Amino acid sequence: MRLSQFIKPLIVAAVILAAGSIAPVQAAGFTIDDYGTNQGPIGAIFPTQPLDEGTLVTGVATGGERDLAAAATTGTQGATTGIGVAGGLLRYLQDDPTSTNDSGGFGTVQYDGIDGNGDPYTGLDSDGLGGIDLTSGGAANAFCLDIDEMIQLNVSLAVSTDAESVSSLTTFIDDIESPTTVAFPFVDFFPTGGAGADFSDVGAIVLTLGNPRDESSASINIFRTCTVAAVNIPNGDLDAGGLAPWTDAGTGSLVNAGSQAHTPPTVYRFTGATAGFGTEIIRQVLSQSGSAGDTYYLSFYIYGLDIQEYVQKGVRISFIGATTQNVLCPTSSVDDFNWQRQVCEAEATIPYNQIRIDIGWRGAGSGSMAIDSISMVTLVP
Ligand SMILES: [Ca+2]
Ligand SMILES: [Ca+2]
Ligand SMILES: [Ca+2]
Repeated sequence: MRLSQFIKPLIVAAVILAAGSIAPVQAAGFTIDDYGTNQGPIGAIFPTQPLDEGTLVTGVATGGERDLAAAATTGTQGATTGIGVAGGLLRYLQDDPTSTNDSGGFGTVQYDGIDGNGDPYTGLDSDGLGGIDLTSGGAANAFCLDIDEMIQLNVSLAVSTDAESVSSLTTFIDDIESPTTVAFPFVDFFPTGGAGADFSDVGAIVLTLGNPRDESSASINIFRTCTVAAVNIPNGDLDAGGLAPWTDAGTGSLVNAGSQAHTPPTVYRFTGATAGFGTEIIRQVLSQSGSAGDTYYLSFYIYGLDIQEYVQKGVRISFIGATTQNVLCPTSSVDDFNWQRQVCEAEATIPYNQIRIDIGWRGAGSGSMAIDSISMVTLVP
């Protein structure tokens, strides 16, 4: 049986799951790929076929070609990673037949011009796009992914100006079950090569989907640029010399984590041993007015140590007007994990004049969790 035939049922299953979804309205922006041209699916099996890659000249995707690759990197025998484009969606599925949740893999989508090479390790033409302007002359300042479905996935975006100038951003998406747009502001990217990329002079864009140790999946409708506006969160980096204007409830505290902080030196640390299984949060209320339909993205970095599965944790964003609308963004990561960026998408359904942010956990009798580098943007329609 050919590998693609093996993987195909996995992809088909994802298609069926997503068939009832309704595509979101597309805001203005530069479309990198609308996934209107089918490709693959291709797939990898651990450990016998750890890598599969293919390229497709589409004439539609940015640079005229889409390079796909699937890699199965660790885990149990027979664990699979599949990626493909069908039905107007980029689909990714990482599956472990034993459901032991210790199999790792990833899929990549390269937009690097017509180089005919999708190898995720050696096949990137860093200036293959010849210097496109992702900012559209300053009008755009973020990537947007219109996502139909996504489960427990690291979404990594890398932008190259050339081989020496690269910027990247990795975000853990916990659970998206209905069509949702997620913004990735350019300002949140970090230099991962030299001084970083010039987003107005771009030679390659790479989208990587994967999970180092768990089953995961994604269906992405459109990959495009978009525009966001910063929302000021005072002391969002927690480095102002005190907690204010945040308040806290519980027994956590600011700690000096030195260079181990995400933004040095200070983080807020929740400690399960002293929590007494109660609710511990840090809270800030912003004077921010708006109306139904406004969309916000709160991003934060979270660090975990020995966090038990039964602990409830994450973010609650509340729009406060004549009534209060709560949006919950739980975080499912458990055990030990290094700083990971998470984003909470919240769309207002009421008029509001305040936004309240609560970050914390409940029910932890052990372990610890640290929070740092909290920021927020709103989508400019
Ligand atoms: Ca290419
Ligand atoms: Ca390539
Ligand atoms: Ca900090």
